[in-house]
This record gives sequence, C-alpha cells and structure tokens, in this order.
Amino acid sequence: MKKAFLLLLVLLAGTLGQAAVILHDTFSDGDRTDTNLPYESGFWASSPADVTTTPGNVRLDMATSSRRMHTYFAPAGSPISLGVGQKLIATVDIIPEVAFVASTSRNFRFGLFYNDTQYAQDSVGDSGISNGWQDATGYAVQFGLSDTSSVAYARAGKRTNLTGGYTLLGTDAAYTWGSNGGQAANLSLNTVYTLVMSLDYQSASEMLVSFAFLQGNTEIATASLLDNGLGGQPLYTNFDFLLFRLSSNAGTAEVVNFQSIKIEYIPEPATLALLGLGGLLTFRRSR
Ligand SMILES: [Ca+2]
Ligand SMILES: [Ca+2]
Ligand SMILES: [Ca+2]
Repeated sequence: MKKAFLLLLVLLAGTLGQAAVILHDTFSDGDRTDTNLPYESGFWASSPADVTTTPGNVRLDMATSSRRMHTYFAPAGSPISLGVGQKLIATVDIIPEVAFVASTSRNFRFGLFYNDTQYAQDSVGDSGISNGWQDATGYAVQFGLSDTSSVAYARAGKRTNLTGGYTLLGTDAAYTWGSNGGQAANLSLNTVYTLVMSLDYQSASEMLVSFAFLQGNTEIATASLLDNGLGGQPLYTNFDFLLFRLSSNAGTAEVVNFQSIKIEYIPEPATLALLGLGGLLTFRRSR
C-alpha cells in the first residue's frame, strides 16, 4: 500500500505543469516547407527569394523594406484554445549575421495570432490574402536589435483594431501597447539569442503577455502587458500561427538566421494537482 502510494506521487509529480510541445522545428532537414507536426511546420516567407535554408538554418536576408515569415502550429480549423490557468509559450532562437544596422526603430516584430483562414504558402501579403489578416486576433512584441547601447525599447501589445484595414504587424495603430520594457542592446553578431513570448491566461479577466530576450540563460531585456479587456476587445484565447515581421534591416540585422521555433502548451498545475489529490484520496479510501 505504501509503495503504491509513493508510486502514485511520483507519477503525479511527473504530470504537474508538464509542457506539451506543439511544435519544435529546428530545420535539421534543410527544408523549411514541409509540415509534420510537432517537429516540422512550413515556415513561409513573404519574399522566398530572400530566404536560404540549409540544415539547421533559415537565413532571412534583409534589406530596406519589410519581410515576413510565418508558421502554423495547429491544423487549420483546430487552433490551440487556452483555458483559464493555461499558458502558450513561443521560444525562438535567432542569430544576427553579417551586420547590425543602427536604428532606434522597433523593427523586429513577432506575435502569436489566430485567423479564420490559414495561408500555408510563401508570398503572402502584409494583410494576408485578400486582406484576410485584417481581423486576425492575437498578441505581439516589437523591439530593435543593436550592437550599441542605443536601441528602441521592447514592448508587448494586443491587436485591438480589427476593422481599420491595418496590416497584421506593420501598423502600430492596430495595437494597444504596454509600457516600454528593456533594450536588446550591446549584442554581438554570430551569437544565438533566444526570444520567449509567453501568454499566461491567469484568470477569466486577465491574460498576461510576457517577453524575454535572452542570451543563454541571461536575460537581456523583458517587456510585458496585462490584457484585462484592453481596447474593448475580449481576451484572445485561440492561436494557430506565429508571424515575424522585420520591417527593415535597420533595427534588425542584414541577415537573421532562424535556428529553432518551439511552441509549448502548459496545462494548469492547480487543476491537475486537485484532480491528482482527489484521485489519491479515492485510491487510499478504496484500499
Ligand atoms: Ca523541415
Ligand atoms: Ca480573417
Ligand atoms: Ca541583407
């Protein structure tokens, strides 16, 4: 009896808050266009001629105009739907290459979104196809990359204007932004940096959006936003794609090399713990 009880405790601990990997693509096959969740998903380019893929690397060659890349982490029509207490976390490794281009613009942008239609293809416009992304919902982060100490502050936002005809990530006015966070400053070329965007559905009325810019385990910059119904829009709880929009090489880098994209879903520890304890009590009584 005691042994079985201990075994149950161990099993329970293993279940608590365990992340489910929804997508983890490291492009090890040198192909960015194949999809086989959870380890492969098409990583679509607005300008495919500017993207070079080799095993482990998706290099986006930037110039003076914007480029986008997006990937789906859930099948069409089946978005990840967060319940209260659950989290969705995007972790992306990038390497800035060739040169930083000084700027104080927040030109490195990405977000977690949901749209009623998926566009699993290259050459999709800034507003989707037939402006389908104009009403896409979600949360975003924007910041600048720099090898100097002078660079725009990171901030997190909620896409709150869904009817103004705005592009998905190109127009600040489509968002309600949080206050300034830190700076991704004094960076080095040919170094892996990690972007972490976390959506924490803390209560029925609060979604906490958090961003961290890391080198290894060292936090270089953070930003956050608490959505308690900002912009007169409900909390967004459905997500199926991750989209990057680099507005220019300025404030980003001449080449941004994507190494890894990981999306994790974290169930609610409290509920699991209660269910587990309930199960344990039932188990003990029945013995
Ligand atoms: Ca692949
Ligand atoms: Ca739409
Ligand atoms: Ca370039």
